[in-house]
Amino acid sequence: MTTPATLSVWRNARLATLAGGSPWGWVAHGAMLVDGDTIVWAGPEAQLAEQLSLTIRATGRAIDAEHDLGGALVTPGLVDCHTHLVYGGQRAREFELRLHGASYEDIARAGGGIRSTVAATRTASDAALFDSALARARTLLAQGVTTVEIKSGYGLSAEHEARCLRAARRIGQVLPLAVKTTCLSAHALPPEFDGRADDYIDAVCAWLPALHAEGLVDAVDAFCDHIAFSPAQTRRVFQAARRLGLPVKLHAEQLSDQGGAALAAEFGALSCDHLEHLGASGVGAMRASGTVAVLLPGAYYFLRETKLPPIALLREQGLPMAIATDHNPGSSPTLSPLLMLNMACTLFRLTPEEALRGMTVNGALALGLVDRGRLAAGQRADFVVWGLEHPNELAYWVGQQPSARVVCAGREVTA
Ligand code: DI6
Ligand code: FE
Repeated sequence: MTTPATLSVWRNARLATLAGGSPWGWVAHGAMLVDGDTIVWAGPEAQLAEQLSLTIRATGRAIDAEHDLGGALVTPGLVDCHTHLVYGGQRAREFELRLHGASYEDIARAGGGIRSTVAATRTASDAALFDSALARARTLLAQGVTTVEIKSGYGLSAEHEARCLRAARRIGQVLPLAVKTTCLSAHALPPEFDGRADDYIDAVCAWLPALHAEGLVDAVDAFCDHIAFSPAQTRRVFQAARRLGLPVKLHAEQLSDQGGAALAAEFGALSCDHLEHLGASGVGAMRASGTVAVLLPGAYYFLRETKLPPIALLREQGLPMAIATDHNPGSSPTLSPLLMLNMACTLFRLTPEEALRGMTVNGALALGLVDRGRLAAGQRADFVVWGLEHPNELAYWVGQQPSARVVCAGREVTA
C-alpha cells in the first residue's frame, strides 16, 4: 500500500521565487501549496484561498498540514553543482608549503597535490570513505543544499573510481538530498601510468561502460590543463561518454587557456567550470551550445589566483552563471555554500541576486535539471526557510550560518 501524498500549505512567507522577470521573483506576502514532492502553486498569500479551493475541488483531498512561517524568508533549495566530496586524508601541509612560496603546479609536478589524495583515498576503507563523505554532505544539507553533484577523481583506477562513485550514490540513498554523480577519472595521471597519459586515457575509456552499467555515472568530466590532460585526450574521454549517451562537463581554462571550453561546447557540455583563463572564443562557443559557466570562487580564493573569469563578457553574452563550492582537499576545502555566494560577489563582482541564481536555478541547469531551482508550480518542493529578512543577506554575512529549515522533495529535514 502506498501512502497518499501530503498536501501542505506554507504561508506567511517572504518568497524569493527566482521565477518570473522581477528582481528575486519577489513575493512580499507569499504562500506555497505543496503536493507530495512537488510545488503546485507559489504566489501572493492573497490568492491562497482561491488556489486552495481549486486544488481541493480538483483532487477531492483535504489539507494535511499548514505551516505558518511568521514572515520568514523562503528561497529555493541550494544546488551545489560541483563538488569532490569523496576522498581520503587532507592537504593542510600543502597549504603551508604554498604559503612558503610553492605553487599549486609545483606541488602537483612533484607528485603531491591530487596524487597525494589519490594515495590516501586508495588506502581508505569503503566505510571510511563513505562516512567522511556522508559527514560532508550532511554539513551541506544543514546549510540549505538540497541537490549536490559529487565527482569521483581520487581513485583513478577501475576499482577505486567505482568505490568512490558507490559512496557518492549511497549518500543520495541515505540522506534526503538529491545526488548527481560525475565520473572524473581523467582528473590526474595516477603514478602507475607515469609517462603514459594516452594509455591511461585508454584505460579510462575502457572502464567507463562498466561504471555506467552499474548505474554510477550521471555525467562525465575531465581536467583539461597543462598539468592534467590535453584537449586531444579530453576529446577521447568525451567520445567515450558520447558512445554511452552520457552528458559531459569540463574543468576548463582554470590555470591556462587550452581551448577546453570550445571543445566541451562541441560536445554540447552541460557546463564548463572554473574558467579563469576563458577567452572570447570560448565564451562564444559556450553560448552557442547553451553551456553553463560554473564559477568557483573558493578555488580562486584558496589558490590566491589573480586572473578573474571574464564575468562582464559572460554577463553581456547572457550565459547562465552558476556558483558552487568545488569542495575538495586541494584547492577549495570549504563546506560553506553561503561563503561562496559572498565570494562570488566580493571577488567576482556578481550581484547578490546573480549569486543566488547561480546556486539555485543555474546550478540545476549545470546538472541538466530544469525541475528545481525556482519556487514555481511543477518544481520539486526543495526549499529553505531562512532566519533572514532579505535574500541579499545570503551573500552578505561572512562566515555565519543563519538558521535554515530545509525541505527536500516536500519533507522537512530533521537534523
Ligand atoms: N581543479 C581543482 O581545483 C581541483 N581539481 C581540479 O581539476 C583540485 C583538486 C585537488 O587539488 O585535489
Ligand atoms: Fe573541481
